[in-house]
Amino acid sequence: MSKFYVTTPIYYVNDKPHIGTAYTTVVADVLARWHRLKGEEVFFLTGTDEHGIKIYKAAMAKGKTPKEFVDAVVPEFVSAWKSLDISYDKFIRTSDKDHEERVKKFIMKLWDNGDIYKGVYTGLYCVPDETFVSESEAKDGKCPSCGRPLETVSEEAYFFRLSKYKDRVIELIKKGLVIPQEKANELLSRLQGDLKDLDVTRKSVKWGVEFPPDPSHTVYVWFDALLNYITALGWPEQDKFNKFWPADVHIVGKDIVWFHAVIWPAMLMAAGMEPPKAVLSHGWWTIDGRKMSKSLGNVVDPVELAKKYSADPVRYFMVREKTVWDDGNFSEKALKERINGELMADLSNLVARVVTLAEKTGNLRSGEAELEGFIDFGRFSSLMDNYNISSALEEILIGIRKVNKYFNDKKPWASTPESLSNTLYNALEALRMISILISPFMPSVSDEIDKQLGVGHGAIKDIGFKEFVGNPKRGKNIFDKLSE
Ligand code: ME8
Repeated sequence: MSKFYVTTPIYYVNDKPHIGTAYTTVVADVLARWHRLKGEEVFFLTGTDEHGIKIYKAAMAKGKTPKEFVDAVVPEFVSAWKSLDISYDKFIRTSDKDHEERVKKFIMKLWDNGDIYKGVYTGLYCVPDETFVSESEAKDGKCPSCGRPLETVSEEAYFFRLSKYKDRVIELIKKGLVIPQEKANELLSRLQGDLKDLDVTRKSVKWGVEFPPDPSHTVYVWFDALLNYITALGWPEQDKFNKFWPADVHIVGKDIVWFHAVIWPAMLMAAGMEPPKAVLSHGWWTIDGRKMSKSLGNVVDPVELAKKYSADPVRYFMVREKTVWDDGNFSEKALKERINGELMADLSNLVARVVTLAEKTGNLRSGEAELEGFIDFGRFSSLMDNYNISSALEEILIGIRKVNKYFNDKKPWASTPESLSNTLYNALEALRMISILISPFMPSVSDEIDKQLGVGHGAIKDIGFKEFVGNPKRGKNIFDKLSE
């Protein structure tokens, strides 16, 4: 059986979930569900990044110990993902004891083979981003990525021989590690410059994993965090690790691709392990045309959205409105338009009309498949496998519109009993397949359609016109029209 291992970044717990973190998680969930539907064995990992100075400072600001602080925030992530119907297989926390022990083992492996050495670090550090910034990258003493002031730090530190792996990393990126290609090109041009060894410990930071060769240091938060992708599989234990590693895709925002496509593969190479198969870089959401930020007060709360519209329309909107790798704009107006225009007008109406008539008519088990190929399934599949999720949804919509048109053109309410029965057979089978194909995006809507058709949950192997073995019974509307 083939396997699929998909991950989200592990999120910093200094903030509650927002539309950005929800987005990555929804994309990962859609892919996980799609691969389960294909009958693959899926491992879907998410979790929280809990160490480092940023979290430490956030805890102090609340008058809590770091541990109390993170323990209080993590449930917000768990419940946010529940409200968005996220079907992760494991939720990892970097403060988990077994994660910490495994990080230490990894460090010792690199220490023993000479890829970590002692030196002195002096440089600029961005506290909120937890990143070192080189002089050339700094903009007037400010962080090039977030614009906030940098601090100068100078301390004894241990370094990972990142430079040693430069050529192999370049090779890997050239072979297609990073999606999309523009992002790969960006990394490759950055890699033409110097690639310095990476400072992987901090003496001044106490809230972190102890660095085993020198316990007066803690492990740099990114080094600790990236390792979650293998510690979650139980590494160095082999069972799950052998089964699922390498990851099929790490889904990450465009700002953290460097860590995943340069540093992480180098770490793995140093330990003699395979790099991930793909790093998918996703674009960012602006809110009503502006950058989302706390200071602008325009942070969108995904939990509130799910409460207001229910999970499925929010999930649908996120993956429909923009291509994964591009930036896009979020607005409730656009969300309502998608719901009214696509889900309500095309899908909800079709279900209502077909099921109502089928319930009255009966005897719809077989017929001539007139709607064969109404969705280009091969195309849909390949779009999904290439992360072109928005276009894959377009294929489904085209199919739904074809069924609508077919149903109207056939005028079933005015036709002979045989023709009526045949039309209904086609429409019911089409709806059964539509329900299967939309289930990765809108699992509850799919459940409701199955219920009204009176069929069990389908999978990809059930695609194709067969005998209709359902028992249609009209239920609630799939969607109601929202006021503008
Ligand atoms: O980076 N639109 O954690 P984080 C879309 N702990 N995505 C957005 C966004 C927006 N407006 N704003 C943020 C970390 N994001 C590390 C990861 S993994 C080993 C460690 C995305 O909580 C952003 O690109 O800052 C990133 O992928 C995630 O949300 C934020 O993660």
